[in-house]
Amino acid sequence: MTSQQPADERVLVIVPTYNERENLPLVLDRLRVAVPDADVLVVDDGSPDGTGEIADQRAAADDRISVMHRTEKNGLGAAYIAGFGWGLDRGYDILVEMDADGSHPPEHLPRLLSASAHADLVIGSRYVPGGKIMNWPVSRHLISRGGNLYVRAALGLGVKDVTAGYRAYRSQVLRTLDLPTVSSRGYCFQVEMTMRTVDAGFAVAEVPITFTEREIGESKMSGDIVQEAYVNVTKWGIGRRWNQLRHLGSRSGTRNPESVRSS
Ligand SMILES: Nc1nc2c(ncn2[C@@H]2O[C@H](COP(=O)(O)OP(=O)(O)O)[C@@H](O)[C@H]2O)c(=O)[nH]1
Ligand SMILES: [Mg+2]
Repeated sequence: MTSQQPADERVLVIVPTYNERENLPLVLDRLRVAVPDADVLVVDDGSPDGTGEIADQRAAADDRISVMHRTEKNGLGAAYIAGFGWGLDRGYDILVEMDADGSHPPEHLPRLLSASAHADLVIGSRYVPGGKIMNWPVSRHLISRGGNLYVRAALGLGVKDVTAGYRAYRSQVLRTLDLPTVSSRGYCFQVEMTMRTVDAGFAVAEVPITFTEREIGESKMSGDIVQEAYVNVTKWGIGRRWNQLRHLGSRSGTRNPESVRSS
């Protein structure tokens, strides 16, 4: 046994890839050792470097690995939504998000799965005690810390690492959220999914992980991705404040007629 989640629960690890030909085999090897019973779905967006073909070779040799080939690079969020649909159609109980570049240590997955016995969404968190980030430049620390602080101020979700991409969702969450209407494409996807999960009343737990920046290949993080997050979070934050105000307004609106009646 590698985890304490019920033995009959089926786990699917979804690994989105774009130009990860050297990283993908390493992460698949580590996953097989860390969580031998989990199935894996690689979602490749037509990587020009041949990652999709490497994934096919691995799938041919291992029944537990499948590959979804998509024709265009459409962002991490779209790849996950497609992967979630694939996994829900096949009845998986827990659907895991994991990067292909080794930043999300497969060796920590048993702890995430154990925690999912008591939570609907488990986040592998860099910002709870015990969580760490290795080998990031100062600029990435600033973007990530700043982004998390901004999200906390704007949305107040009560989650420390709201942009984290290492997660385990109970299928019930993904069946409840209206996935086709999730609009974010970059790492803001993680914020939008967290917001929807919290708003739907599901239990979220964070377990510490060590995030290690990739050694091979290039990050697909870009200015557009940061901008998408900033614009969306601001929009959602204003929408939430507006709703709170309307709610307050309507409550005081109902109190007034009562006070008129009772006077
Ligand atoms: N399928 C797919 N995967 C992507 C896309 N963009 C990034 N990824 C994958 O998402 C994971 C995280 O991306 P990465 O560039 O490492 O982001 P960073 O860790 O924030 O710098 C990696 O496995 C990437 O290959 C995309 O547009 N489509
Ligand atoms: Mg990365």
